[in-house]
Amino acid sequence: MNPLIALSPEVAQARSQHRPVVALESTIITHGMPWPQNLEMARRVEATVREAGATPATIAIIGGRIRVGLDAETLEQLARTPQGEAMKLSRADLAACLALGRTGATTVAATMICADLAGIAVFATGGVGGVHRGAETSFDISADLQELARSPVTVVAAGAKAILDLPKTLEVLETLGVPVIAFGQDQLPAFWSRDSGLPAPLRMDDPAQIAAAARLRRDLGIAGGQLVVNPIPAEAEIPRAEMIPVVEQALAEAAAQGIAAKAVTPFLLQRIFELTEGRSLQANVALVLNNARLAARIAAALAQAA
Ligand code: PSU
Repeated sequence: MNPLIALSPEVAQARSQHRPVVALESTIITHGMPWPQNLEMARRVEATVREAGATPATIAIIGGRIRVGLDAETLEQLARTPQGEAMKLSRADLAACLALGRTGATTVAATMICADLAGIAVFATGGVGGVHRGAETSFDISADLQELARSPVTVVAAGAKAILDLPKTLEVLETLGVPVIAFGQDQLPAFWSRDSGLPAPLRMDDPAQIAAAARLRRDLGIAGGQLVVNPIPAEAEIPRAEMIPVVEQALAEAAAQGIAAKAVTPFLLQRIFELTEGRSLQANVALVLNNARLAARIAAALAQAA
């Protein structure tokens, strides 16, 4: 194991016994949700992974090491860290954060890198980054997409957030050779809504098929992971027609205020939270829990076949 990686005792034991482990990211805690709902979500998602028979491994950079699996106290400290203090880490700045000895929250991209270093093949989150609207002039494309093409980790998300340009996000994923697998439906889900109005490139209905596809990809020597898009539970969704004007308003405000680069996604999530009077956050928590359950089933199928 890489000496920069510190596994919690629980994760180390699960790994050595080849039991299912699910990686969890930390940017959603520090930059994606407000205190104290962020801590509540982080605890509930870990509990959900455990109930589903897997070991949760929340990943963050603390004190010059990559921590894989956080104890209760560290998780709370991280959730209390102000957005400005924790670095939002992707492939570009992971090593720099370690060098600076700073606290870093891992995005989807950085969590995939760390999960792979720790030997964890499945990771649950809310939504992956993607191609931002207006990317034809801003060039703002999340590094999450490139990472899916490089690191062999199956990422379970609820689609890409509806704040993005979804058709362009799908195009880039296709160009990069990333399989986008909708779980149990034909359409691509859109985070807060079950349907984006776009067909998903692939569909699977059984976690064992998703695990088999991951294994076969590796057996074929094809680099990269898979993106599993799991629709938000019906009772928690905010239908697309309702989300469109909210998203439009948040985007217009971001443009008017000149919000750019890494600040865009956290700004939009916060404004959408305010504009929906908290409903978007309830939906976000529900979809993360749902993704954690599916990720645990995929991890179990992988462990069984190992
Ligand atoms: N899922 C959520 N909330 C979030 C994120 C995912 O429910 O805040 C984070 C992830 O860490 C993802 C990041 O990698 O948003 C995307 O940021 P950007 O668009 O700047 O790449």
